[in-house]
Order: sequence, then C-alpha cells, then structure tokens
Amino acid sequence: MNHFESFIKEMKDFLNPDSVYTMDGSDGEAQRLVEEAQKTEVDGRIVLQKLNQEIYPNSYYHRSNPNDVARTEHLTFVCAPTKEEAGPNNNWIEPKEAKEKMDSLFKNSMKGRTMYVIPFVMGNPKSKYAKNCVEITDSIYVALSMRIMARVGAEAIKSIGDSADFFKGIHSIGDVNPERRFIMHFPQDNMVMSFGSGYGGNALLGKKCYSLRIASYLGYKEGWLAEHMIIIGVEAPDGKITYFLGAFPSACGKTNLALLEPIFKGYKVWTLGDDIAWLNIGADGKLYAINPESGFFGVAPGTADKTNPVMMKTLKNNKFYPTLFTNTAIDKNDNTPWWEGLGNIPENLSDWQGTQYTDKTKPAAHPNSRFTVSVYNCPTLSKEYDNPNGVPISGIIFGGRRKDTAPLVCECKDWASGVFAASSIGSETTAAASGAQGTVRRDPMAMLPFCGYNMGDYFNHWLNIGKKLKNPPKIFVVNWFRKDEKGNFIWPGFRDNSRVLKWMIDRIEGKTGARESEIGLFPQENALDLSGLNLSKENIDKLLNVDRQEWKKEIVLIEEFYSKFGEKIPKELRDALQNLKNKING
Ligand code: SAT
Ligand code: MN
Repeated sequence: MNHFESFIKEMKDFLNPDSVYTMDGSDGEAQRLVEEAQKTEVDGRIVLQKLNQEIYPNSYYHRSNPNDVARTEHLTFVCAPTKEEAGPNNNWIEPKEAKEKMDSLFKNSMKGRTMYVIPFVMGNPKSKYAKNCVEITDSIYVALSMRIMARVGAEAIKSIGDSADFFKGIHSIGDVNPERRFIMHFPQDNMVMSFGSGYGGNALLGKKCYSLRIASYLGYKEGWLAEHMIIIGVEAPDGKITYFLGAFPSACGKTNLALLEPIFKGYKVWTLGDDIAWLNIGADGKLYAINPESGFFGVAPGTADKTNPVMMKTLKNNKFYPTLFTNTAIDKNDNTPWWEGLGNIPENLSDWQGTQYTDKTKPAAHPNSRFTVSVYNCPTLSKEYDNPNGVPISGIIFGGRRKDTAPLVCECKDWASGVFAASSIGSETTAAASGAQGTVRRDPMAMLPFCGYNMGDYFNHWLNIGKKLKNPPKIFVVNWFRKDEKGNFIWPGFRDNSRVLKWMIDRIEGKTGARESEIGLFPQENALDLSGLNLSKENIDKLLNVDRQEWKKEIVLIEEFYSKFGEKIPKELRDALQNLKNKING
C-alpha cells in the first residue's frame, strides 16, 4: 500500500462510511454524480436541480442551509505550534487540543454516507510549482464543485504516485450545525480538518484553506508567495501583452476585473485567474504567476451583460460539465437562475430559500450566492493559462472598498513603498464573510482572512521577495468605490476600470510621467483617459486627491493595526509609516 492508499484506509476506518468512492475525474463520472445528486437529499434538500439546459447548458442548482452561506472566519483556526506563529491575524488553538476536538467530531461521522476521495492537483501537474492534494468529503456537492475548481482524478493519482508529500483535507458537512462547525488548519502537518459546513471557502479545501492559508505558510518556508489575486494579461493595440496581478478583498469586483472587456478599441484582457495566484521568482529573476485553480467561484449578484459580459458568456458556455449555481433565486417561468442586477424582477420567482418571492425589500438571491464554473468555459482564457512556468508580471494592483480616503489610483514609488501601502490598506467588509457588513477593517494584501501565519512575518517575507527580484513589478493601489456626499459612486467602475489599466501600462512602458503626492504618484493632468465620461472637474479632483484630514484618521487606524503585531512589523514598514505621518502632518 502506498501513502495515498493507506491514507484512504486510515480515513475509512476512522470515519466509518457505508461506501468509499475515489474520483477518476472522467466525464462519465461527472454525469453519474450529477444524476445521483439530483436524487440525493442532504440536510433536507435535494442536492442538485437541473436548470434550463437551452439557456444555461450543463447547469444545475444547489440550495444550502440558510445558516451556511458564507465563510465563517470566527470558526476558522490556524493551529500552529504557538500562538505567536499563527499571529494576531488568526484564531489559534494548540494543535493537540484542536486535533482531539476535531477527532471527536469526525469519528464515525460518515456512517450511512459515501466517503468521496478527491485526489487533485493545484496547478498544472506538469508545473514544478504545482502541488498534490487529497480531499476526503461526504458531500457530493463538494465532490462535484472540486471537479470544477481543481484538476481532479487519475492525473492527480499519478502525480501523487508513491509520495508521502501531499496535502490532506478532511471534510464532513456533519449536521450543518454552526455550533459544531470548525475549519482547522494544521500548516506543519500539511492538513486541514473542516466540519459542519458545505460552503465554498469552508468546504472546497483546495481553495482558501489549502491554496492560501496552508500554501502561504509553505511559500514562507520555501521562498514564494501564495496570494489572493487575479492574474490577467492586458493586450494593447500593438499586440503586446502586459501581465498584472490584482488583490482585492472578497466581493470587491475581482472576478469582473479578471474577465474585463475593455472599453477601448484594440485593447483586450486575457484571463488567467480570478482569485488565487502563486508567485515564484523565475530563473531570470522576474516574478512569475500561476493560477493553482481551474474554475471560478464567483459572486452572482451584480453579474450581468452590462457589468461582466464575458462571465455571462462563460456561464452559458457548454464546454465543461457541469456548472453550478448556489443560493441564487430561480425564475420559475423558464427555470433559469436569477439574481439582483440581471434586470427586471421576473413575475414568478422563488427566492434563494425556495419560497415564492414577494417581500421586495429583501433580495431574492442571497447576496453571497455563487456560480461555480470551469475556466475552460471562459472565452477570454489566456493561451498561457496552462503554461507550467506561469506568466511574467509587470504590475501588481492592490485594492479595497472605500467610500472615502483612498484615491481611484496611486502608484507606489518602489517595492517597499508598495508593500507598506498593501500592508496598511483598509476595506469595508462584504457579504462574502458572515458578520457585520460595511465596516472598515485593515485587510493587508486582501489576505487578512487567508494568511496562514503571523502577518508580521508575512510582511517581512514580501520585502525579502522584492530584494531578490531583478526587475520588480510596479505596485499600484486602487479604489473603485469612492462615493460623493449623496452616497453615489463617483467612478463608474466595471468596464471603465480599463481606463486605469491603460494608464498603468503607460507608466510601465515609461510613456507618461506622474504627479507626486503625500501617498504616492498620481496621473498627470489628462494622462488618465476619461474620454466619453461625464465626470465633473470636482469629482475628478476628489478621485485623485489626498485629503489630509481623512489621512490623519487613516494613520491612526494603521498604527492601531500595526501595534497588534508589535516587534514583528519590519523596520522598513515602521519607517514608511513615520514617513507618511511626517508628510501628512507637514
Ligand atoms: O471564500 S470563498 O472562496 O468561498 C469566496 C471568497 O470569499 O472569495
Ligand atoms: Mn476570494
């Protein structure tokens, strides 16, 4: 028995399922599992319902328990040997105690159920940056979702071979009880145990749990970075493609930017990833990125022909089987998924909990309702998506959701100033995580909920990577979400964000100068192409301005955040903060 086989045996003995099924990743298997899911009831609901196959080919609908609709950060733990290693950015329990707690929940938990074994690879198996993984689950929905999100099956089993070096993810939806719900990470053991939730980020363990929390720790040990970032290639009219990374907190438009249709003729965005990027220093000293995932797990509300036409095409494409919709509403007239932003409210609509939609004060689709769709359905998928070496990065964009303070765009002077800006960036919370929405919290590199070790060490690791890079990418900070006094968004966002990308390319190519400010470099007068936009001079000024009063308050918040990490905050960042303070006060 090799290590993979003995892991399966160990899990079978421990979890005590009625049957064990190891996924081979074939099309036939997907068909069979989808058929079965349409007959299977879990937690009082049929797992999948077939949607209108003419309008949404290969699409199926899943409705979750209403208590299980988002990531639960307060139930998520990083069980490093010491609290200090996990850092103030993570909940921590001593590993032995955590393991015992989880063992008591998991023991015999699959009695009467099927145990699905999901061998998978994050990244192209041919890439030296790819990682081998196995997830055990009792959820057929998770098994099918994983097939979309990762390279599942025979290829993964081959890649694991006789090796003992693979990630172990152990998942059970248990009884979907928030009192018995925990997502425990054991970075030192390359293992995650997740109990009591079927929701994406809690249950698809290849995603946030492995490819960010565990992988960020591996990256720290091994000299690379696992980041919450999109990867895109922006093609200019001369045919040249500039590769960007973009880090934004969940539900801040990452997927829209990843599949952007630029408003300018001759420009094109090629998609490589919409959520996670693994960054390595290539042999030539440049920063290279791969997307470890193979699917999009995107927020449905707000996705429409106007805001994200490419995603609408992706969702209606029929190349990869299946596509899943979770917790959207359903238009009962034509059996299609529906969500806020798609247009007029259909007459005969059932809401995300399956009841007739009548109370129009509440949304019909859950604000965090999602689609799960293969990247291979995406018409703008980059030819380089599967390149084992990844793509060379020229620009990194950090963003947050702020109604004030943060300007539309600002370029950082160098890598260290970029790391400072990213380490201190704030954003208003969204529906992607349970808890209060709209409160500003620091969310460094959009990694606050995903960094699997002490963020002070993480900042230092970022600075060190920069020192090793030969030609470090330029770093930009953006905010699409500025509001005016009346509470309306000033910047149109969505496809118009290509205006900002165009300016960034000009900067990367050295075609335009920049205006210095207290916080970084702004576009020079008229350098940002605003043609055809109806923006008042006053609003343009507001978008590209530093309000010292607002920044004084911001500095207090940054200091407060940094102070949690004590001596772990690298000196370079403390100096950068002091520098900013001097400029704002000066
Ligand atoms: O965490 S999920 O991957 O489920 C969604 C998100 O927050 O990006
Ligand atoms: Mn995300």
